[in-house]
Amino acid sequence: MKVAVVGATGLVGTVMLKVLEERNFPLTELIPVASEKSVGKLIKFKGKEYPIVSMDTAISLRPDIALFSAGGSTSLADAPRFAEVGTTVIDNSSAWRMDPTKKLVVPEVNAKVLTKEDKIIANPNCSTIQMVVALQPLHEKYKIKRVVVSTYQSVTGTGVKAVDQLMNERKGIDGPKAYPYEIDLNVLPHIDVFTDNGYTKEEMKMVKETNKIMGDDNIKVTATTVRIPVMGGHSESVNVEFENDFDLADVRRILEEAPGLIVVDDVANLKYPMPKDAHEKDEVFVGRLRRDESHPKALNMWIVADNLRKGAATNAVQIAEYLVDNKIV
Ligand code: 11C
Repeated sequence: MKVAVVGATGLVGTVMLKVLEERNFPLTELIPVASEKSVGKLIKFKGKEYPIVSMDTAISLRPDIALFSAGGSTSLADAPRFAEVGTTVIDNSSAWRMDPTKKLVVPEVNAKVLTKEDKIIANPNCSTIQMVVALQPLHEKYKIKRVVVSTYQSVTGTGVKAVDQLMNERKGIDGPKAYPYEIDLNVLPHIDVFTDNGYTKEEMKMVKETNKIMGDDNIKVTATTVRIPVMGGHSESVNVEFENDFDLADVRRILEEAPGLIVVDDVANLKYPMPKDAHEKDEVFVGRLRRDESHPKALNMWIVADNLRKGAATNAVQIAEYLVDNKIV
């Protein structure tokens, strides 16, 4: 299996390499791709060094799979070029997610939709991924009518510039700004650009991507997405209204048995999910399970995951694993 990682030097690309290595992905050749200024530099993978190559060189090598995390415009321009030479692209940008001809996949939820025809597969937005991993098993049992979500998102979701901004502010050093305001000791109710309806693009991604991944446009979703000065992962306060009556003990059991989820919910011992604990983990953590006492068929929960892992790199690698395990590639 020849695997290209496009955007290999970025925050997500670096984690993709780590995850491929940790999960022992069956690759025979690694093709790291980055911008022209990085071409020729060496990347270490499983004790071996691989030179970074250009996009054109990578396409000429016809990889079986290309994991893309190099921004939307690069994906739009170059993913089809890989697809033309027979590569299956798994793209982490938002470029293809809502294209009706492309699948948007979280393996625990909808891997079964994948076929040999899918040459460009979209990896969803991080905040959507961790939410649907917890929603899907509950939807199967109780049918979800409506979801109200507020997020608390790590600066790593923005990229290296934002991590540098937070660290510089903490040290009192001036430097380039990723955000329009200070992020340290602050909270910004603003992720991605604002759209005409007053929501941000991040908020609308949570609405539309949830419907597409779960294959059900009847699930109503409303979101407020917020950036906080945190590094380890994204957190979400999620209120779920069901069509049917539910049992809290059963909800807990369903979540405990669901793939990719770990329930951390023991308030008597002050146990609940936190980004510090989710950091560098591949699973989604859920806790603070409780009835919404203002509504007989609603549940409150708290969901945390490492946005660079399950929210990006791990999810992409899991898609690749599914393709290989099911002989789709
Ligand atoms: C953030 N969710 O935390 C964003 C990052 O559409 O893949 C990922 C953006 C995307 O800022």
